[in-house]
Amino acid sequence: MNKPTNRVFSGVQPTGNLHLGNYLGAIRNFVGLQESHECLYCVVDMHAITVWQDPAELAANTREVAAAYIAAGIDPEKHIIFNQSGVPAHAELAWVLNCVARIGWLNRMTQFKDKAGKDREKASVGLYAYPVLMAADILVYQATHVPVGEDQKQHLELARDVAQKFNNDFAVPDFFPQPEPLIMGAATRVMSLRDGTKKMSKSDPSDLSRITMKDSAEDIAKKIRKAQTDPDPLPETVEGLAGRAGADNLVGIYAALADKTKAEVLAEFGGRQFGEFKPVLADLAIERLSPITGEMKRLMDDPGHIDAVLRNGAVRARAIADPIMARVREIVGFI
Ligand code: AQP
Repeated sequence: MNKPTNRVFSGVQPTGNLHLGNYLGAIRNFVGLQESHECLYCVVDMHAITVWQDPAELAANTREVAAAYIAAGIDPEKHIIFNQSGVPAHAELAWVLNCVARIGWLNRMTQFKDKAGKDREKASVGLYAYPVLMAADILVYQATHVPVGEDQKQHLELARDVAQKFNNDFAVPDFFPQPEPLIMGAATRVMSLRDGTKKMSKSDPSDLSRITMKDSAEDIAKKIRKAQTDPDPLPETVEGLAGRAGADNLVGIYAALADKTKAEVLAEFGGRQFGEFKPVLADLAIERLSPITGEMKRLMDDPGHIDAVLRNGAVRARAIADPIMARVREIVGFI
């Protein structure tokens, strides 16, 4: 079996409220990797159900993430767009890897602690085992590179540990690669617009905390206008952003949208007030996001087309995963 050297896998959960953080931290980078890599982009519906999802909404949100991928510029002919539940090998490998991963490793996962909150006893077993399923998602394709936002770094480290332990336990050196996280761009961790110390997230109860990929130009302008900042003008240097989480966040968002560094943005806007900076940022965000939002809407009007893209992608993904999974079965001793 020829091992790939430049195979990318990544995913987004269809849990609604797809936002600027998902776009800048993940989807936009997915688009950029198409020229140099063989890419599989997954709508991770099995991850989504680790917390309760209304079935009709899950289906609609799955189509929405697929539409966002295509609208952002991923080519479903050249690369593979599919949903996780369409490829049973993810679940099958996850079981094997559940038996490789150690409870102590999972106990250290900060995302589980955050998402389970105080009432851990009531969290689903799936939420706890989430990082192992994520390892399976990547390893079932022997993927070598994984573009993600900074919040997924710890899960990627776990995937590497699981791969290594499988290879050691079964004496199959290099069978699973050590997948490399690709954490790229000026906005690897976009923060809430209401609280610059918290990650922008789909589940934040405040709609003003995030710019979504469905927001109108007016919504975007309003949310940026209301974004939490401080009374001081923008600093001249990146060091001057220390201790100013809201300001740092908006500068990072501008830098990512403009394909600049924060230093370049501050060279241009240092000394100016937020009253001046925010409208410029809003215009840029609208310019970048509106065409994608429009295209997503157009695609969502034809759910049959999206479903066909996902089905076709799943067939092509299975063709890659099935021989790798067959080899895993042999290695483990399943007859
Ligand atoms: N705020 C963010 N900044 C940069 N990247 C982000 N990502 C998520 N939030 C940010 C990246 O988006 C990709 C898909 O994320 P996901 O949907 O699989 O899961 P998530 O990280 O749990 O997303 P949310 O929005 O934060 O949802 P909730 O509210 O449910 O926790 C990943 O690459 C992620 O790093």
